[in-house]
Amino acid sequence: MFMRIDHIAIACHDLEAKIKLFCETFELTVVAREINEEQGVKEAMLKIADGESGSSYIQLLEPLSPDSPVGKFLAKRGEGLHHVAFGVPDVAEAMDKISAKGVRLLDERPRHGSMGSEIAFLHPKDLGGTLTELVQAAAPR
Ligand code: V0V
Ligand code: CO
Repeated sequence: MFMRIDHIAIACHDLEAKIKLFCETFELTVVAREINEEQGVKEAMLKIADGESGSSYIQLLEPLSPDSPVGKFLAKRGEGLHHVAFGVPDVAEAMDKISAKGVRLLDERPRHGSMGSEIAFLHPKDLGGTLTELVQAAAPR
């Protein structure tokens, strides 16, 4: 069902400072920057590698407000790993399959994610405490 790790996401207070830190430390480059109002985040994608089934990234997240998912996470836990995202060929199909196994979906239908992707989140309490995202990457143009 999974093709790869699409991204691991890190919550931070200061996006620009963390972009600089991660790019310099790991010699990465920013391939996309977006504001996603629906998810309440300002974010950057740093490319790690390209593979046959798609690419992998570090996603850096700064909250747009304190009452957004990332804003609440920072208040409760501080900066750090926020979620892991798995690349899937068909997000709606993966949602159906996973939900049938009793894992709660946080989204009833796929939402818009980074770089034209379709995404959905799974409840951290049903997966050993890790917030998990499914990502169907945009079709290559
Ligand atoms: C909260 N909890 C987490 C967590 N956030 N556990 C692991 N990882 C996280 N990131 C725990 C929290 O400690 C509580 O446990 C429990 O879940 C309920 O949390 P809460 O603070 O009471 O509730 P909320 O209102 O903060 O909701 C938490 C959830 C929410 C996970 C339901 O954050 C959510 O819907 N997230 C999905 C959307 C999202 O995160 N978007 C931003 C990324 P205790 O204390 O009760 O034990 S956007 C993105 O990735 C994009 C656009 C992309 O990739 O393209
Ligand atoms: Co993400």
